[in-house]
Amino acid sequence: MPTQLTAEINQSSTFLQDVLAGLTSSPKKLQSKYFYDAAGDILFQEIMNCPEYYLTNCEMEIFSEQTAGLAEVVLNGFREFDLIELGAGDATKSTHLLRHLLEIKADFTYLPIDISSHVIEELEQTLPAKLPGLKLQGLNGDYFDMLKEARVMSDRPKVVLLMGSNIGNMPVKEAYMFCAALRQQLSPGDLALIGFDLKKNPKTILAAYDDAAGITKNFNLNLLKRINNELNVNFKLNQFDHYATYDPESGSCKSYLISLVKQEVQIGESELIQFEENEFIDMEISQKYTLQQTDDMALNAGFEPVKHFFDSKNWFVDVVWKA
Ligand code: AVJ
Repeated sequence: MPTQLTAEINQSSTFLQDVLAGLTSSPKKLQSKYFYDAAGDILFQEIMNCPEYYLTNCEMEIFSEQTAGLAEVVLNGFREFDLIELGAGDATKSTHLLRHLLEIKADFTYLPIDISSHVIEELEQTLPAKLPGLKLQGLNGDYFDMLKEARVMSDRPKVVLLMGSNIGNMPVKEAYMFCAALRQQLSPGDLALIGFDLKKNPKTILAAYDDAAGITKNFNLNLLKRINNELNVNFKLNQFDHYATYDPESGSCKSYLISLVKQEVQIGESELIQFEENEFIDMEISQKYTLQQTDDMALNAGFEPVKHFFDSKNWFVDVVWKA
């Protein structure tokens, strides 16, 4: 069997296992990492273009207007280094930093890591033309597997980027463990640059996850559609509604799908999943932080916080931590 096909089969069996585990648990839960199939990638692009979704604009402002400052901190006097981006996506924001680093003749290799092989192929095809002279090595896979691979590939100092508030998709405790595990993969003097969405007016935050055009709703429903397509299930999408909440105390912004009627779906041979009227599926967390919390997280993980880069509204921060 072609390896690509084997990989796809293994992947969809993992998807099936995760979906089954989530929908047979109480309360029901699906993992937000599965949002990003081809249709989900497009819907997320549309979310980033929504007037309510401020996160991308804030971080774009940081990367386009404080590029020299970012480059100086990232360069950190290294003679040469590896610039590793976890969840690179289309790399629009980091391209500002890459271009500036090339202009000041920094000696570095850019290693974008993404779970989507499509994303990596796209970057390998488009970035070298946009950024002549860029040394590029895409890595397709899980963050930590690929970080380990990068360590085997070279013993250069490492700068790890985790942007876009991707860390917000973990509950606080998990984010603490993630940062500690990241620190374990780095050597003293290496750097991490992490984008956190900050606590702000609760209405501003809630609107970003409950846009008027209903794109976030479709983004959530698309995961049911993906389950229908890939696992041969029959979710009736019009029998679910999207519900978003933001709790200013904990900083947790959460998305749910609500079953509008008592209903059931068949998954695989034997699993019959029952939904009560108004039962919810926990779909996603987008955690918001105070600046103090990000510093605490750094120290707890064994990093030293060295610099905060804010947008002009102070809604978002890119922090730089030293291992
Ligand atoms: C890609 C995880 C940063 O949580 O803000 C956007 C995903 N979900 N709208 C976020 C998302 C709903 C996004 N991240």
